[in-house]
Amino acid sequence: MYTVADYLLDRLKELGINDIFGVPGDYNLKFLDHITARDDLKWIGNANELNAAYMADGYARTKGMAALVTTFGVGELSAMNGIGGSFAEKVPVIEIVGSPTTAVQNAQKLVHHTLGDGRFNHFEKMHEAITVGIGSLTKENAITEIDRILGLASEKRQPGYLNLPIDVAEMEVEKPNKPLFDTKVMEIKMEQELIKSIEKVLNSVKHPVIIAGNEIASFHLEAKLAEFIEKFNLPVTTLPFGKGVFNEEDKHYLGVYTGTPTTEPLKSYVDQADLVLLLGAKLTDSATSGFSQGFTEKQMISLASDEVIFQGEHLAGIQLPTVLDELLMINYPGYHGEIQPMSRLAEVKSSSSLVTQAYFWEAVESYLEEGDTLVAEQGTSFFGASTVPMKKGMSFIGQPLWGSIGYTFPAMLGSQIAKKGSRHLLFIGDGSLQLTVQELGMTLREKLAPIVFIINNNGYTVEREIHGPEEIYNDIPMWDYQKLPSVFGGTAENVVTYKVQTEAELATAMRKARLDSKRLQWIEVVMNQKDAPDLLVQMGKIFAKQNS
Ligand code: R1T
Ligand code: MG
Repeated sequence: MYTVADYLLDRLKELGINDIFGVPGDYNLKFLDHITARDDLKWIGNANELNAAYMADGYARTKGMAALVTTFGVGELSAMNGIGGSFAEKVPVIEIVGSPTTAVQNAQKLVHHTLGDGRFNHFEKMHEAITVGIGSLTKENAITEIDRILGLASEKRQPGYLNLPIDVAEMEVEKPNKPLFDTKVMEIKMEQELIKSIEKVLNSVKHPVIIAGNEIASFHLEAKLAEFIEKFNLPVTTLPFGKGVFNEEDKHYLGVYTGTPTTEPLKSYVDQADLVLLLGAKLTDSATSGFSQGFTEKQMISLASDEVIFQGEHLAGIQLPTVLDELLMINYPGYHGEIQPMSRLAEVKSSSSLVTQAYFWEAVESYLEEGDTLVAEQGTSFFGASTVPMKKGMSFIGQPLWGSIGYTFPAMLGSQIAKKGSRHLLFIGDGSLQLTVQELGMTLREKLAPIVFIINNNGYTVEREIHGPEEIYNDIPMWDYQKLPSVFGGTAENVVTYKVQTEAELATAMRKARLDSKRLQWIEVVMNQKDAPDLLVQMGKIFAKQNS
């Protein structure tokens, strides 16, 4: 018998999903049977739903789309922070919530995982603000609602929610008779007038600069962006929010722009440009060091799916993929001035000195290899990593807008599963790791072999920079990070751990970790509590002011 559950799973496969995350519960168990019965889908059980949502987010960033399954109430509410992050940062994740049978819901029974008031729509309503739509599946609408929600999530690159009562999952339906996307759904309105105006501005300016942002990654437009830059010989920069959407070894790449703290000559180049063209970028506080960009809206044209800003005028959002196609066809001879690429380190020497933040990020720069995926957690990790020049073919994952600590460990694991061939390097603080470390169990079970750098600076250094350097609320319990893997199922077969304090010890651990690609590499780097990357020191002051 072909059921609603099978239909939904076939559609998820159509979207490129091979792995499904989540936590079982009695309201979704039968649905999970349909997953485990298939050879082309893998169930990956998580320690909790928050981790599952983070992991799905990382998987979707790399693979294009992800799904997680939670149970009614207790499961879905735990996942909400993760779904909120995916919504804010435009990552399409489908959450499937297994719920009580239609009969139980209609009879308003006082069953477990409810608020005890006989009402079953509270949790759906809570999800309205953080999803593109709610599909409340019934016998009558299951097929059309599944297609509607998957279509919306895919088009808008944001999460979709499906409430699947156990009995609805088991109902018989017809197999899909046409693909999820027929051309009609994808048909998009042309933004001709806008394109003409951009063409005119580009032809009239002397020093244009492109700021490429996170939506280039959300909509997977990296290749198109590269074509556009190459064709018109345009200088390009990224914000920390959107780092990695352009090849940082390309001759058109200027470096990461962070507002006031940006290094010269990049800062003046961007601030004094007569056109700053933002493509899918958002000028958020952490991407611009508290809105400290040195250019004004008058200099700027910003094209994004939520909003267009045309030299000070705020207009409705656009379809970024079509607009990039159109931009490739404009009548413009291209930029002819000089482009000064970012400077790079020659080599990093290691001594017996203790590792500082400044040294560490230089060591990381010279460690990166083509094709790596660099993942950086909120905290000193993100501010350190976001300006490190990357190699060709590298990807970058961070969450600077939503900024939920603990996100990156599961997200990195999700992305590593989505792209096994890319070595994943995670940089995470001790404080952040303590939130989601339970996924070490899953890491070892699935035999994943990323390189994890734990910055052990004995607490919340980033917060010490903002407020309360000596306050107890910025302290955390000191864990024995070396013993953690063995608690979670680690053996000499699947993990190797290092604890480093000096530059020389770091260099040795890094070299060995790179060569050992079959086991998890767990590298604890001890650093001073008061040591922070420059960008963070400046940002800390700006955030403190923003909060006063
Ligand atoms: N809770 C959640 C879920 N997300 C947050 N971002 C915060 C609280 C606030 C917060 C930060 S940064 C941070 C917290 C608690 C501490 C990170 O400490 P760490 O991981 O040890 O990093 P570091 O290397 O800096 O010591 C806000 C500012 O984003
Ligand atoms: Mg810390």
